[in-house]
Amino acid sequence: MKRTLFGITAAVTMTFSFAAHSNAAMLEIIEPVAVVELDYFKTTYMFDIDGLTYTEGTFTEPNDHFNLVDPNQHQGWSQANNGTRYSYVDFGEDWESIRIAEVWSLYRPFTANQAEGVGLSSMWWDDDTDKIQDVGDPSVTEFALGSYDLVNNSSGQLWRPDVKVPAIDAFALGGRYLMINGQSGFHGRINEIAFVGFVPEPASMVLISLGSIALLSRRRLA
Ligand SMILES: [Ca+2]
Ligand SMILES: [Ca+2]
Ligand SMILES: [Ca+2]
Repeated sequence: MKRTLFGITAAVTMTFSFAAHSNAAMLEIIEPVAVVELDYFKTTYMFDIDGLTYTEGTFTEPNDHFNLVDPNQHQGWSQANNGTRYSYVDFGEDWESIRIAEVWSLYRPFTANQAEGVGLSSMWWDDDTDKIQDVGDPSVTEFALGSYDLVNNSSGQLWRPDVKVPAIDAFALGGRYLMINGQSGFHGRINEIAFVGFVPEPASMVLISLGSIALLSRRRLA
């Protein structure tokens, strides 16, 4: 089941609806509330595939975990190799209940020599978006975006994992905002990012559910 709880309008960029799901046992796409571009670090197309879903299981082709690739390929990230540029991903006010088990990057078509390059690791978790990593704001150590070692040409788009841990090792976010700093040498060929993990029922929804049960109980007693 998928419910749209709310959407938040960000200053610079696209908005997303936050999806909460009742079945916390299944790995699923974690949809951020928003991704915001600062200083023209263009990341607008990180989360623009409508209806993207993830399926657990063993597949020989990693793309098969996902129902879709981006119909609009070659979008890339402009200015992503400029260390003075920033962007951030907002995981919403319920960020503390999210657990990430996998992070995937979707690569647009490439030739082998274009495949060379480094992933983007200059990221940190923050509780504000002032582009400064404050004391106590943890660096992201679990994954680097676009870090898969690609060696062969590809005429199609490829979903490849940047991190993949067992469900029991799924990790919490270090803050509401994932701050992304441009990085020299970053290839910028990511066409989409997918965070996969668990989104427990928000406390507010649990209270509403409990309230409904209490109401039903009273009616039955009456
Ligand atoms: Ca995209
Ligand atoms: Ca901070
Ligand atoms: Ca800060």
